[in-house]
Amino acid sequence: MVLPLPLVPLPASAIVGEGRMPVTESMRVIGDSPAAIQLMDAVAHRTGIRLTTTDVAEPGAITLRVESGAAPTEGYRLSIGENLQIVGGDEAGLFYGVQTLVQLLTEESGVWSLPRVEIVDAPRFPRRGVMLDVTRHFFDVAEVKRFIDETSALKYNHLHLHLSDDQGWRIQIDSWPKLTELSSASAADGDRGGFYTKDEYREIVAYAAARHMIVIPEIDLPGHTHAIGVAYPDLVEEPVLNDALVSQAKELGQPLPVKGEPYLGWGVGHSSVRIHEERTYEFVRDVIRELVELTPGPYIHIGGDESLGTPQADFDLFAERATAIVVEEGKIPVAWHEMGSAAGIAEGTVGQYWGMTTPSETHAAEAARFVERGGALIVSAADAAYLDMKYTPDFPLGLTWAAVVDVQRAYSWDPVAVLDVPDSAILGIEAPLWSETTRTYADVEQLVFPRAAALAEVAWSPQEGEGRDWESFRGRIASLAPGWRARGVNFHASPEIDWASPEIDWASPEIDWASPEIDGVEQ
Ligand code: TNX
Repeated sequence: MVLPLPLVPLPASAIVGEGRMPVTESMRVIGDSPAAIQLMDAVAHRTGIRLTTTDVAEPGAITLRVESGAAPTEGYRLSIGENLQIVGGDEAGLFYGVQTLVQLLTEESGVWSLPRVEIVDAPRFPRRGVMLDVTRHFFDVAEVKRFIDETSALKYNHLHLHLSDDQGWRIQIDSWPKLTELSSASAADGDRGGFYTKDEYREIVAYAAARHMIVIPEIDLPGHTHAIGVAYPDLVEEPVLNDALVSQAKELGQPLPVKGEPYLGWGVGHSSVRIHEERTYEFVRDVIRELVELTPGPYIHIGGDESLGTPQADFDLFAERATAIVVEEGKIPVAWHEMGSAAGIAEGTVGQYWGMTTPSETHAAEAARFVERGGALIVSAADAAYLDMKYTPDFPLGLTWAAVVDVQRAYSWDPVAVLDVPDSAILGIEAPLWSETTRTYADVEQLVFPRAAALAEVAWSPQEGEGRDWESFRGRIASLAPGWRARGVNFHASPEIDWASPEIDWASPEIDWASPEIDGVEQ
């Protein structure tokens, strides 16, 4: 069945009543909370209708409030009947209720209206992340804010920023000033680089927080560190050129890495910091300390992927020391799953699994280590959740090393079915956008949308239930297109989806749709 509501992600439960509530300028919003202002802004943007606020409860007014216990963490109840009310279990829940309300707005013959509906909703996973790689190509503050707007509207709640890699360093660090002076101007293909000053970074963090997204900064170590060596050559080893790197460089016509010079290719696995130099750990500690000062969220990501140029024993030693430093500086370390090779990785470290939906034995064992050490896992299965994979083999943007990932493939997997660990060890998912092929922010949007919407449903919605299937999703996702168009989002109109969706009558009344009760909430 196609859920007769234009919602993505699918709510945990919804009952659709008869008739619709027209939305007009005479409608009032009670109060001036951040959620009320966000609602008025979004409605104005989407419909041109300017709602106003009132201090007193009056018939037909929109009530927005937080009531602890009304819904689980990040959950909400939305009721559109005689009156319109959103009750969040917390501030985040209220924000998500507002996002749902905005998606419910539809227009017919110039009249905007909302369906009469009772929605009780809460997320399946606490971790619903997206990642933006600002190293291979750099995206400025305004672009990152757009990314936050569009992903938080899909109920994503973590933004991982990949801030350092071979091609460039992207964050001001006062104690090591040459990082931005000498290593930030470069990017892949010789394109323009850039970096965030501390104030700009704080602006991003605050903008995300206002939309209930936690920013996770990543400094990728001990590999992916060529750019560090452009600024401070004594911190890194000579590049290690593996066969795959050399043949890929030839095929793509890209240069090979030369120590101390900016690297403009995409090859991976050639760089490493010096593992046995104490100065390396002074550097790591200083950088982490400055990042901690900028980071209200609980996590610092220290990388750990594809350190092919670092001998295994050295890599493990580094993983143990670097994760310990993050803990000493007061945050929870996050690392790509390879760091699970280290027996003594800091307790509580969160692993980010980026292998396939069917893991290799090594990757599965590395991921399991985080759980053995009292940590948990984020699943970024590359053949489903990687936003930089091509939609089709001949798609102009993206890579194919993990898979060709069409929208249906991004939609059709279960994060708890990937690794052999208890379900409770899976925090949720993250969908990374690596930026080798995205030279502009418009390119980023082509790869991210609509797949980020498919993955948002994987992360938010119950795995089972009426409407939680590809056919229903296909119908509902089309309803996001008008909003994306209105906001200028350069989404890919994948032919898997009927973007005109003529068969769906959003106004159709008298359909009850509900999935089983959400834990802890009476219906
Ligand atoms: C692998 S996934 C990488 C990145 C690349 C990406 C391209 C991961 C942890 N490392 O360095 O950008 O593939 O898809």
